[in-house]
Amino acid sequence: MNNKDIDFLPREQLRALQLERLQDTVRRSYEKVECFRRRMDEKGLKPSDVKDLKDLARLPFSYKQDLRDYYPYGLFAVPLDEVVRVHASSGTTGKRIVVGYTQNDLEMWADTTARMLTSLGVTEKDVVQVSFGYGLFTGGFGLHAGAEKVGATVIPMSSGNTPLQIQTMIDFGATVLCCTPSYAMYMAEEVGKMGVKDQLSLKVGIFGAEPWSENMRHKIEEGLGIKAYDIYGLSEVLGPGVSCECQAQAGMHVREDYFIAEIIDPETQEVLPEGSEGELVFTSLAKEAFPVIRYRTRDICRLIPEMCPCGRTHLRMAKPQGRTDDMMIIRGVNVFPSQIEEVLLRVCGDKITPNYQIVLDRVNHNDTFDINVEMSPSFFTDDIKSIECLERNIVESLRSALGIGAKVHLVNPNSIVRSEGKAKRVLDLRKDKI
Ligand code: DLL
Repeated sequence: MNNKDIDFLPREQLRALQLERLQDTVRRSYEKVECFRRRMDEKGLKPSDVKDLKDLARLPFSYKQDLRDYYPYGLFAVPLDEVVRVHASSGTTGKRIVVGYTQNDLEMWADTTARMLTSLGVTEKDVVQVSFGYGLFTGGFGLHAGAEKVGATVIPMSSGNTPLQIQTMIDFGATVLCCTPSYAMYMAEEVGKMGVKDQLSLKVGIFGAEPWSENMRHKIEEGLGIKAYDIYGLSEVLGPGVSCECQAQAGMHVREDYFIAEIIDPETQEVLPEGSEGELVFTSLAKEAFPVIRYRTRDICRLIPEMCPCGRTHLRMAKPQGRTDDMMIIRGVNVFPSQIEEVLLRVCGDKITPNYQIVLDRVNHNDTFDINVEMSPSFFTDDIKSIECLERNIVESLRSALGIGAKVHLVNPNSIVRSEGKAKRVLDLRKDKI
């Protein structure tokens, strides 16, 4: 059984619990994490200065860069022998960012995803197909543990091999599907082409890890004959399970017994009034291995202060509206332009100029990922073979650095439009396309 009653805890009790857990997290982090202690000392703060939840706003922020600077384990608050799992996601320098979990952290993670599944009506009678990737990405394992905790029957499919995904759904009687919304959209389309919608037993879909629109929700719901719900999370804070919609489909409840969400102005760094749009910042309240305090997610978002008709007392967040940094999410994978630049320089040296452009689009519900790279005048040649050979080398190196495929086009010198201001490296044509 999961601890679902906590979702309905009166706000005053919830806030008391948050304060107690915040004080404990700050104390542990101060004692064990050198980076946090230094920042607190610089501000002249001690853990005992946290007397009220309002004091959170005085604490120092933490950043993705910290995970790179302290790669791989330097931000852990427990010795490695207490860490039973690590996950990782891409960083901007090609170095992955690494996060760790103790046994208690894994139990907490399973508790939050189990509560989310329960809030969507999932029970031990359900068959849950997890088609998020398993591995260093948090999606697969995160949903898997929650579904098992609910007592449902779990199909650990991971992503890929769409015909087999659909056949499995049919044969094993899957009632719940978990994956990225773009993959759900693709599966819905394939189901349509195969004419097998009436053989599916699906009722509920839980989709996240990338932005998606209401329009896309309707298409998926129609194509698969389900109710589709949004789930949000990030590796640094936990993975999936930070927040999720309930059956009202009107914002994602942040699991506030485990996390505090703030919205700040990314420029002034001030906390914004309730309901304003700004950068989402998270503090973990129960994580042992890798506690985060005031972590700058770079996601632009809004918290919804009004109570939800479902009766859950935990605050909701709206769908993230974009990011304050240049991170792209391509087929569910986080990619920074600087990672691409690093590969281009390493593989091509002076065969190319520093001018390149990334073009993202959506065709048949799938992200397309093209990179145009300008050849240098000295390499410029009409020898198609040597051009194709260099293109192939770039594609292979990108695949091993990013984990996804791109199409690379070497283009003529001086053919990419120069910018008079900041270079516009990314042309994202996906907006509003499903
Ligand atoms: O995407 C964790 C996850 C797995 C969430 C499965 C939901 C389901 P990362 O790879 O670290 O972790 O990417 C985190 O993805 O900062 C957002 O920019 C974006 N993101 C995640 N969920 C959503 C969502 C996982 N529901 C980054 N809507 C975050 C919009 C999302 N963006």
